[in-house]
Amino acid sequence: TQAMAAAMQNQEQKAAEHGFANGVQPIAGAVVEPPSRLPGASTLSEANSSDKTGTEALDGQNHTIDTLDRVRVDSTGRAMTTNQGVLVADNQNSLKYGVRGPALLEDFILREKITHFDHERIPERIVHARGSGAHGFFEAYAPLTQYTKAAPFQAKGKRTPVFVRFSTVQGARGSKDTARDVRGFAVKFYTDEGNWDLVGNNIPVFFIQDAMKFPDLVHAVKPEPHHHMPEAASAHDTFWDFVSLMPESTHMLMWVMSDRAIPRSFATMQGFGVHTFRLVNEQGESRFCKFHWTPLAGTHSLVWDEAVKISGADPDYHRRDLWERIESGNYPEYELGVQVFTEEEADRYSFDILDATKIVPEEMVPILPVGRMVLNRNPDNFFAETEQVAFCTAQVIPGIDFSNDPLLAGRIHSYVDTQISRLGGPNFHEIPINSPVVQVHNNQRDGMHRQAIHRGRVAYEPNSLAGGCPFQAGAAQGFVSVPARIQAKEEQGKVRAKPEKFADHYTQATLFYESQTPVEQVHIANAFRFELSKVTVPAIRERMVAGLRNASEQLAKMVADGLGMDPMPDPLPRALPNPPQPEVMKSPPLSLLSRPGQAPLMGRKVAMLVAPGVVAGPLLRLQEALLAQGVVGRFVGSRIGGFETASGDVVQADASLENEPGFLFDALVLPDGDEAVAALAQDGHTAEWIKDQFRHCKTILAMGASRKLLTQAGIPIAMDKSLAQGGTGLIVVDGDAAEAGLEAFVQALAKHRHFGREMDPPLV
Ligand code: HDE
Repeated sequence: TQAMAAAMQNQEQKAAEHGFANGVQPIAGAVVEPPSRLPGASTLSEANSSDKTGTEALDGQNHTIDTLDRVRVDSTGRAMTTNQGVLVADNQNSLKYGVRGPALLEDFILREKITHFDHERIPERIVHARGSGAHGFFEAYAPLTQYTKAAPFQAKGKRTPVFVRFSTVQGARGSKDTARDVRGFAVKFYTDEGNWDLVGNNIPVFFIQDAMKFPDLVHAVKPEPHHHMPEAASAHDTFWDFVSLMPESTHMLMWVMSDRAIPRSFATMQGFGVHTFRLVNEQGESRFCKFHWTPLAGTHSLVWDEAVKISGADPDYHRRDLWERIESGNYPEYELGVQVFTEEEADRYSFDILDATKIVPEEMVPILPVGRMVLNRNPDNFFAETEQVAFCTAQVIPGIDFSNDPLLAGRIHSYVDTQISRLGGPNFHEIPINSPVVQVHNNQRDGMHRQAIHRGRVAYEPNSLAGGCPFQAGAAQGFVSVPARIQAKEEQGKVRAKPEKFADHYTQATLFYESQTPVEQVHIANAFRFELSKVTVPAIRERMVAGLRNASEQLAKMVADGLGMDPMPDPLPRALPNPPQPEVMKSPPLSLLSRPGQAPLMGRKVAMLVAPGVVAGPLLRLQEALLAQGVVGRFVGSRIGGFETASGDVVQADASLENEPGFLFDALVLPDGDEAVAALAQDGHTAEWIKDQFRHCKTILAMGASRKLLTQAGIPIAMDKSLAQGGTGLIVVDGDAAEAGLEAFVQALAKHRHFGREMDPPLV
């Protein structure tokens, strides 16, 4: 009790220091002003409009930075309270009858604390459970009024706040970032005409054509139900059993086995709306549209061996990368582009634009750049924002509409439905991260966790008692669905069937494979080899190779060879033996390597090894030059802390060979200095570092004496004369040529990878 009294006195003193009346300031959350008291605010979301965007998003400013103060909690200088606002005197001990006596049921403070804790978790998403989010804005390049009346596209320079969530699909919330998987790319636009969610992926096609098959697909790919393995992986029997029986998945499998499924960063992957949508203008004219996000930093991926290793050393690799890019001001940026085409044009295509397993090649309909998205603010609280955000394909605004894609139709139903159970009732649109910046007025009432306090006695329409309010906006302003053309075939009445062109399962799989560079084709074959070699039932492997023969004999042969399958099985029978002649046989933009980006260096991480006696001058100069380009250069030693350099100064290592393994970096610099090189050669980690950098085709600069470390690691320096010039990203220079080496290093780094030295199986 004495200690308690002292603690209370201490609290009071602290509170007094902060100038609170009576020395205490009970506070139940950072309620700046209760929403109902804000001038003019009559609903929760109305109050939000000033919080989230400050003023109308029209003024060209990004107000997402000063958002949501209404619900932010900052306990600096505050005393602790219960959820009812009662000050807590002691947060260490439960209430007992005597110090060694029984705990008392009346301890409402303990019970409130434990009860809340017991319910801290909510169900995770059934798919896309593991995600990372960021705030930012979308900025239109020019008015797109010719095609759409959608709010974000009405004026040049207009900024609309956004929240983005990137995700993997298969793994649980606590699984790893670098699994081979599709990545979700979901964008919520808080527009001044309501929320618009573009819930896309980093791959423009999907496994299935009809929502009817989605639960089957997800059950097949998720950990197998009897033993719940494998987590965050598709390399198992049930997935390949299902897809090998569903030839419509072949095109998607090409993408998922490509390097697209192991991105280097969320900032270096594309995003796609996948389905065909509609743009609708003021005149009510509608055109079809496909949405594309293209990263400014270029499209870059990991290699498989690297992805596997990273998942052990840093399962949060992508989440950390996103967080650090934003904290360091290297904001991830993406250009939004649209492919716009008419219904009449679509009717002439060799494929069906309602089929989500098909793309519209850029050679047929070029991508029109319409704006950019910048992610410039990390969430304040992972749970409140990234976990509680609820995206939904049904959330469209005037100017955007749906096509009849049967997969999209299923999604329009699914998202709200799943969120009602995940977020505990129908009012999750009132959770701050989900609520629109415009006012919400309707007669929907009650339900679990209702936040808004509706005034008056009217909750119906039409009414006279509230002057008819809220009234319907009418066709001029409100959302009006496009009266989509009913096609002749649909006059067949109700059917459970597919249009004929849906049955062409292979043409675009071939297009994708043929459009890749030889290096990328090998990666696709190797990914099939890896995944199928984990399948235990030979018949499944054979059926898959039989299906691949319809897409590419070359690929099927490489996969079969990798699986020791000789002879190859006969090709699977085709559902459509004579598919229409495709318009495009090769589409180079489908290759990742074709999109270097405008800021390819931004966000890269370079390791510079240090040890006692290191020649630090060139390293320090390089670090500065890299920083100017948004590249982080870190000193890595056998331990963290200071190392004396050859010139008697000290360099500080903030990472160690042990705690940040080499594969977490994009490039490696080995320093000059006899003593330093001798020390590094003594540490077995060094050779592992160098081998991984070499095997993963990353840029390596070896200066002066450090050439010895390459030899020790078994790197074939004499393999190729051009290596000395950095032709394959291995730059070896004498100590007095350090400057030239640094220049060559920066140039080689911009290439990301040097696949010229890749060998299968690896040489080193
Ligand atoms: Fe989803 N999907 N999906 N999906 N999806 C969900 O919604 C669903 C599909 C996508 O970061 C769920 O709130 C059906 C295609 C993303 O919160 C669920 C079908 C594409 C996210 C759901 C599809 C996506 C989801 C699970 C077939 C790319 C994560 C939790 C008809 C265009 C959003 C949730 C976030 C999440 C259903 C197919 C993208 C169950 C029924 C195609 C990015 O409602």
